[in-house]
Parts: sequence; C-alpha cells; structure tokens
Amino acid sequence: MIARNTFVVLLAAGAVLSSPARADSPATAPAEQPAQDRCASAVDPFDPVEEFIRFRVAAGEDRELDEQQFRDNREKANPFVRVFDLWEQIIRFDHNGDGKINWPEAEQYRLRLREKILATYDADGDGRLKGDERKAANQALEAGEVPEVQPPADGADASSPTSRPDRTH
Ligand SMILES: [Ca+2]
Ligand SMILES: [Ca+2]
Repeated sequence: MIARNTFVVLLAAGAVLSSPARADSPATAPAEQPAQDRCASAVDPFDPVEEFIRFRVAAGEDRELDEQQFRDNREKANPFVRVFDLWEQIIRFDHNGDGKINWPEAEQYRLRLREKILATYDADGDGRLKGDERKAANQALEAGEVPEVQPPADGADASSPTSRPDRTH
C-alpha cells in the first residue's frame, strides 16, 4: 500500500515535471526577448542548400539579385536578405562587375560574413555559436551591428571551404 501510494505520488510529480513549462509562454513573451535566431542558416550553421533556395527565389528568373530585388526580398517570408544584410556590403562581392549578385558571389559574401561574425562571437573558438555566444551575436545582428566584410584578396581564399579554382583561368 505504501509502495503504491509512493508510485502514485511519483507519477503525479512526473506529470508536473514533464508538463511543457514553455507551452503557454509564446503569447506572453516579454518584448525584450529576441525571439528570432538570426544566425540560423545564414550564419551558423551556414546552410548552403537553404541559402541557395532562398537566393533563387529572391533573384527571380535571371538568377541574379539586383538592388531592387534585394530591398524587396527583405520583407518577404523566408527571405534570403536578412535584417543584417546590406546591399553596400554584398555588392562588394560583384566579381564580374555587372551590378548584380549571382549565387557564387552571394555564397562568398555569406561565408565572409560568417567568418567575421565567428571571429567576434565564437568565444571558445569551436567554430560554432552556442549559448551566450549565439545570444550576443543575435542581439548585435538584431541591432544592426554588422561587421564590415570585404571579398578575399586574389589568391588568399584558402579559408573558404567551397573555394574553387575559378579565379585562376
Ligand atoms: Ca555579379
Ligand atoms: Ca563557440
């Protein structure tokens, strides 16, 4: 009998502990809490497939992102252009000089921005943004504190995981 009562108590305690404490919190989330993870896909972990898909939607038929498309895309659902992306920065990666951004140019911009953000916020140097690192990065990006990015100088592209020998011909 005692054992059984204990079992019932444990069951009740388990039910309380396992009830999702956050289930009712989204509707009443405090305003100061940044709800969105700004880093996901675009920064850390960088997801080239997801970013490519988003880029293609943003760039339209000609697969080239121009300034107007860049500005329009920011307001769309699942945009390629995030709150911290600046045309003034991405256009520096316009290697073929046509005034528009194609996917290889966009990807290089993403990778450089990732490098810069990790250099600032990846405190333990493990190549990932976790916990407080991620929180700090998100808060900065949300506030528009974006590191300056430049395309790598010719021949100094060894750090890019997707570097291709396309600049040598
Ligand atoms: Ca271009
Ligand atoms: Ca880290």
